[in-house]
Amino acid sequence: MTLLNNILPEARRGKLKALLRENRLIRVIEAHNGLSGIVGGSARIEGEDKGQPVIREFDALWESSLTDSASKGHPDIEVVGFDSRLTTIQEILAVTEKPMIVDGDTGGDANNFEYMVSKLERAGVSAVIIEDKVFPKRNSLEAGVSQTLQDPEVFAQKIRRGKAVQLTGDFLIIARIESFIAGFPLEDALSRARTYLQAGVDGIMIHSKSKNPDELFRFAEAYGDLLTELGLDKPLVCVPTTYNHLTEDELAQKGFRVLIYANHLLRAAYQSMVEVSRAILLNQRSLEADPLCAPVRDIFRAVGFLDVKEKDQREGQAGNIAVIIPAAGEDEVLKPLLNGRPKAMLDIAGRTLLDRQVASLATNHLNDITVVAGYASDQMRAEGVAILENKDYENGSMMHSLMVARDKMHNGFLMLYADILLEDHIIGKLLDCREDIVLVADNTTQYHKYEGGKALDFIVSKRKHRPSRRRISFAGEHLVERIGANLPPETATHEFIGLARFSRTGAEQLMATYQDCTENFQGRFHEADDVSRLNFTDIIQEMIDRGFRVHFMEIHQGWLEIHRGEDLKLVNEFLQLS
Ligand code: SPV
Ligand code: MG
Repeated sequence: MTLLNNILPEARRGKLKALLRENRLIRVIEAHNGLSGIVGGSARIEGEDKGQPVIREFDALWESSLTDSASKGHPDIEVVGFDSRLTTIQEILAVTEKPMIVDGDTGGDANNFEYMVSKLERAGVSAVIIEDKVFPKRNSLEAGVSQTLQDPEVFAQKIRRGKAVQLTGDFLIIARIESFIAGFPLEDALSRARTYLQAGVDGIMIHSKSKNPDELFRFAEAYGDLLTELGLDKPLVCVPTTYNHLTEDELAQKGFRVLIYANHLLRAAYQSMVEVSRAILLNQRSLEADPLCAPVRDIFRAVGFLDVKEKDQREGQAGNIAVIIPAAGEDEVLKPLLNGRPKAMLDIAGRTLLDRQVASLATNHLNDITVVAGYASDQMRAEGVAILENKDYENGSMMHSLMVARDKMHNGFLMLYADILLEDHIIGKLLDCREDIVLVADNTTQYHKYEGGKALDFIVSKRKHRPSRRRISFAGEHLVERIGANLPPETATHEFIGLARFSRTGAEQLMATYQDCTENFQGRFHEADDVSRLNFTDIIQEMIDRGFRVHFMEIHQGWLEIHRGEDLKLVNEFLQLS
């Protein structure tokens, strides 16, 4: 059980009505069990639109008959009884504070419907939608199914009986008109709307399985006129499964006030399950299926297990995030300035490069620091830092250096190249990122003229700027598509600065991929001459190719790579001034 639900039925029930009073489009997502309730209920994206923060989430959940039945392996024909539906409803309500709209199918006869209303209202459900078909109904989306509509007067009487048994003013009964589904014209739908509104219904859902929304739009317009004629204000609901090319704004403009994404979480889960099952059968192991699956830890987090663990461990025991600084290579360019010392020992305005990195990390409470030394390892030192050695550094595998510190990776870690200086807040911002693998990437690369010389780690981001409809840039959408020093500079959108964060899951994925590559591959590998000489960027590209999501955190200043004598001069001057 999660501890996400912190709300009593009476506090939840009125939330939908309150949302309707806000007079904006209400966005609803389907849920069919506790887990999908958690996913839909907690889905959230944050971003910026013209400097203003924007947050999007779903306003309410739809307990769908189609997806509740399907998740039990049954067709959507009112074969799942109301008690079973109520169990699912309670399961979902237990894990979210969002209001819920229940798909009541036909509602049964008027007596059945009274029980339904009474039980749903007590449970804290905000609305029930019943459809004007004859029991047992057939799902509306499949073509060629015979659909029998209920006599409108009989249905109106069911609405009256339902309205009469509810105890609060918070609970809504919405009538779903199936005229278009059964092949009847606009006049039939409108005449039904009039009858149901006069019977006291709280809103109308108009359903259609057509991709073409013309009939719906005609209904919406006439419905607006009908409301004016009757002096009513009752929301119009739609389920844009087939006409899903229309945006929320477009539907809102036509007068729809509630929009239900009625089956998407179940369809997403079904497709993933099929793909993963096939991938396991094909490969006779599950490694290849891993990128198609959520990490176990994400599930633990979603269902509250990590909260339980944290409580068990008591506050403050969560442990420091380890930092690994691979610093084994010998620097050819700065050699004359180093007098046989490793580059991390370079003096910068009176302190070594490594000391400066350690100070930035310490400002961010990162004190578990491991440096992997190689060249002149006996000269590597910094206070409070553990030094490991890559004896094989001359063979030049940066990944090998990193892996020397693999014991430090298991709880997640930060990797920092040994030759960058950066402002403290960049590390702080990276620590706030929740994604499993996050590289810090500078976006000014696109505007620099590439000077050659030192190989830069270029990044090509997955989602390119699309000026048309989407103007908001969401942090979670920054995904790396390609990475490497040999990418054509003109294609690069960013430069990897040499700082990355791996969650525990991300670290596990990195270690598993590295192990698989080094054990099972030979010869050239991405940009490396040989798999034994892998760079960090090679393994990241391999992970992307395997389907793992590699995010980047975008910056545009606040860091410097000490690569040439000029960089050193610049930073010395700057630090002496400051
Ligand atoms: C459901 O989600 O169960 C619905 C909507 O009733 S539909 O499947 O489109 O009929
Ligand atoms: Mg249904």
